[in-house]
Amino acid sequence: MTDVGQPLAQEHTLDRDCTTLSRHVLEQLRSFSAEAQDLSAIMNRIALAAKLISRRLSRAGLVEGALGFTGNVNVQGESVKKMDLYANDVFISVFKQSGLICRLASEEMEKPYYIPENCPIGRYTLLYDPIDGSSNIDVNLNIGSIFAIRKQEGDDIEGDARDLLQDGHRQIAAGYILYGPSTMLIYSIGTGVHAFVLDPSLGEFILANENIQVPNHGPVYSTNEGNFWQWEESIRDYIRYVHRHEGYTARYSGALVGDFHRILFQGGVFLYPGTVKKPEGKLRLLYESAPLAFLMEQAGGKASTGTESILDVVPDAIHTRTPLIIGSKEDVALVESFIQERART
Ligand code: P6P
Repeated sequence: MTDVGQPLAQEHTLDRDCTTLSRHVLEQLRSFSAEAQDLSAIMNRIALAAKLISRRLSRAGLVEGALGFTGNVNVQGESVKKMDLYANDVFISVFKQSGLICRLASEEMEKPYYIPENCPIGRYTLLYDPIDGSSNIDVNLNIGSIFAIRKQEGDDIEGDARDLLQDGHRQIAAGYILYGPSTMLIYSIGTGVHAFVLDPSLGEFILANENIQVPNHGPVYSTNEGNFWQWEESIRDYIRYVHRHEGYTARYSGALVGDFHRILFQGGVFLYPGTVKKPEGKLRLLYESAPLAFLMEQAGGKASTGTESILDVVPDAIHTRTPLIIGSKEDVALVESFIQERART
């Protein structure tokens, strides 16, 4: 190996190990403005939240009181896991004394939480699902956290964060953390989708993939076929199609973040449609579907309710639900075509 070869390799490794999340945000914005610094600082604190949750998950089976249910039911009517509560509080704690985030809207909290010392100076709001896929926690399967950042509009005099009830184009950043064999943080601030891997030896998220592009088509369809007989006929038509045609494979983990991540990298479609009894579906718009739709569109994919782009949907409440069909452009379009066909008959 020539001398010239060796230093370059070393510099490359060193430079890559120094491409942390906060640095990457500033590189993406090509700016050191106050707003750029704010966003960089916010992402850095989200990374801290991810590290705290990842650490607890990695030892959950050994830590007294980490697993199992709290015995409470949340605003969604779902039984709350101890990890849901822990993760919810982690995201609040990492933003205390930050002057950045004044309000947090969470799947686990009926109303938005205001961090007193950050209001009203903090003009950013965090919308998040602290733990997505809670049913996987106690059996050590993949789960995630989903987040979106919006800028506060107006003074929120009523204290009900009504300005959040706007479409997904108001998101200035979105992302998720996947707690899997490795802990990954995927985010976008509107300049492409980028993936970081937590290096436990450094305690840092290090850049792994930049400008991720979802394939236009993929083999995976991801849905809970246990709901088959509750779906509209159009969705059943689609499922019959993929059953009868070669080249499709079913993958469903029970955690949206894990299923989404697979499709982001390999292509395909995730669908959680409405049912005849619950046409609005199960997934929540502001802190599940809209952030993932932001990412998927940034990656060249598509996200719809089946009839409308997810990013165009205006919620009437913080916890509004929508059907979700998200993934490769061609695969989402195929699902939509069955819905359009049935609408014509
Ligand atoms: P089902 C987890 O509770 C979640 O919100 C998503 O992460 C997941 O995709 C979905 O619900 C699973 O719902 O009805 O298939 O168990």
